[in-house]
Amino acid sequence: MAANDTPPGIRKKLVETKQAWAREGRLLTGQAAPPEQRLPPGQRLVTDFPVLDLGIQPAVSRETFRLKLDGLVENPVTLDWAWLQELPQEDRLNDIHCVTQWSRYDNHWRGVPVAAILDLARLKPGARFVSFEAHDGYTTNLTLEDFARPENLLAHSWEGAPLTRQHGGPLRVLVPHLYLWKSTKWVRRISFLAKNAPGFWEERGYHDRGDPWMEERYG
Ligand SMILES: Nc1nc2c(c(=O)[nH]1)N[C@H]1C(S)=C(S)[C@@H](COP(=O)(O)O)O[C@H]1N2
Ligand SMILES: [Mo]
Repeated sequence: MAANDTPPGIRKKLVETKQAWAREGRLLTGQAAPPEQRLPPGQRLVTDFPVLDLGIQPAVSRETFRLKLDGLVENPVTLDWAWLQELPQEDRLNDIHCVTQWSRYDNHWRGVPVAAILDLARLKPGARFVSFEAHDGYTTNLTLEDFARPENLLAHSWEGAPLTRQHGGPLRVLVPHLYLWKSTKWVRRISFLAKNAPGFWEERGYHDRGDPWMEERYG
């Protein structure tokens, strides 16, 4: 998709505002923080759970849920909900950080660890990058190394309850060591690639990696 095309239904004003923030370097403190500092630079702590999306919150039921794993894999598969439940299920406790400045501590998640997904798909040697696609047309990208971290999850529960539609239910990606735009809600496809494939915000002025402690907001 060309950088200024937006998928149908997306709120153009909202996208333009966030693109302008990237151009202006909004919120940048110019300071990296050591990882042992719990709150990354320029962030403020919240106790509610803000909802951020492109103005579309697709309705995906467990019955219609499908997750496609493809690209450089020996075993391309499309998982349904029952299959997803048969994979290992694990709990995670972590902090999340959104580039629009809020951070939220101590989130309890449950879902499928990335290792189980990698075991199932069996990556070919050339796979180095990962591309994510969602039901609202959103995309984002990670290196395989960032995706494979043990704290990451394909999360279906938050605070002991099924993940709500607003927060990306029935299934979202969770990559808490990077800004939350890297954590795809309503995920429907995970592709393993030889080359980096910048996603929606990465093509609109946001950083390719997005490490909050390095303040990698824009790039
Ligand atoms: N499919 C999809 N995933 C998405 C987004 C989106 O618009 N669509 N927004 C991202 C951004 S910018 C953030 S901050 C988080 C917000 O997650 P939350 O709404 O659960 O707080 O989702 C990320 N994942
Ligand atoms: Mo965000």
